[in-house]
Amino acid sequence: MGKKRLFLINGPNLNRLGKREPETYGKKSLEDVEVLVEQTASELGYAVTSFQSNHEGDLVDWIQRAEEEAEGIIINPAAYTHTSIALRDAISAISKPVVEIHISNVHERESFRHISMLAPVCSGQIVGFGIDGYRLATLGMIQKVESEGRNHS
Ligand code: CA2
Repeated sequence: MGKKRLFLINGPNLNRLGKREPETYGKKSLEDVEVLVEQTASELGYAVTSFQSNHEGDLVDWIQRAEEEAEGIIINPAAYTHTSIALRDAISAISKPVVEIHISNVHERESFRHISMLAPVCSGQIVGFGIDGYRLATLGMIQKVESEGRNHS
């Protein structure tokens, strides 16, 4: 059997990380984020498949794929967090844990960012720790996967 695998999914505009708005989203690139998650996961014996898309339906496809191919999903759904019933339904329809992560503290920003369509169907949420939040989300996800494997919380 191969290594256990996590999916890291990043939503619209996150391919621009490090190129604009460093005061809100930091100076690191999306590739830096992907390396951070891969290194964190690898220390604990997990492999990672990373995917970014600006298209809602592609994100739905990858959430569905996780049911067969991953132990769990770390997702920054970006602006779709606040709008997407399609992503919410996709998460609801899989049995694998999903952790939602936001780089910025959405709660100190505009009120439309305070609502997450996805949080009620996710296992956990990390908000406001910058890029380091991806490391925290990875550790939290692995904790979930391993404790669920032992069949208690
Ligand atoms: O704080 C987060 O991680 C967000 O998910 C980022 C989204 C925003 O719509 C959410 O409310 C909170 C926006 C991502 C845009 O990323 C950019 C990165 C660099 C330059 C421009 C945009």
